[in-house]
Amino acid sequence: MADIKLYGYSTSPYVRKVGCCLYYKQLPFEFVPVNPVDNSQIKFTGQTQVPVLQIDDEWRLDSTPLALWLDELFPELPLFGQSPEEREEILAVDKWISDSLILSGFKMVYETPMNARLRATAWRLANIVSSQTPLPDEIRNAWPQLLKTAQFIKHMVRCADTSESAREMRDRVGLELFQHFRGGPFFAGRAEPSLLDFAIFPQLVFGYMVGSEDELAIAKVPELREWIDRMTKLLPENPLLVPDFMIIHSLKQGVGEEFAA
Ligand SMILES: N[C@@H](CCC(=O)N[C@@H](CS)C(=O)NCC(=O)O)C(=O)O
Repeated sequence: MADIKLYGYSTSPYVRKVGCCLYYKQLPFEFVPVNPVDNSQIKFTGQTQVPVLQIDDEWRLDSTPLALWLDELFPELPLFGQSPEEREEILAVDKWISDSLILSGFKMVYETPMNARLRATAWRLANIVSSQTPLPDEIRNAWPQLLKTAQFIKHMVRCADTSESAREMRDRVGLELFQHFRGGPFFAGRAEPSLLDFAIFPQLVFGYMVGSEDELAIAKVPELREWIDRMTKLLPENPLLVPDFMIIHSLKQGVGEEFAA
């Protein structure tokens, strides 16, 4: 049995993506929370980016290459389909997930002028981080500002297309998300789950499950509500790498029942 350690913070979409891949593949692993302020837990890597995945004596970076590595070492329950063509198709949509779906959230944080909602969300995130790697009060208090000025967020947003506002991007991404579902049952119209589902799922349900959103907006779309139900059967009740006591809404008893007709 391999010794697997996932290093990161649960507020990172890329860390949760790798976490969900490990859960789906039923590979026991240790989640090692990393303090995003001092990164002491990943000093051994000589850099600051998460997720870091360590398998026995080797560590690597970058969520998609990490998922490819997992498939190479543990081919059962593949994340990239059965053929090179399927893998290419999955990689293309995975690029959309990073460049559009995930980026759109960061762009919102970066471009929205500071307001009550942004502060409340940022403090909730600081609480979650602090529950796993305790942060001093002054850092928690400053989290809304720290998020807005984080170098890696600034870098990601500035590298992207700047002609589109954060709101325009959010609306476009909402439409494209549904197009990429292609009628399901899993993303890209696939019969079996793939990396795409494990990258998208934790991103879409995170805010609702940790209580920074009151509703699960996507559950209003019947096809996506059914997809969420399908996904919850493949993953543990809390697949988000946050402590259980931080979960406000569980998805287990039939998600979005309040949205059903
Ligand atoms: N392409 C990488 C992106 C990872 C990434 O941007 N991680 C962020 C957290 S969401 C990070 O570690 N930022 C701090 C840094 O890069 O120093 C992946 O897919 O894993």
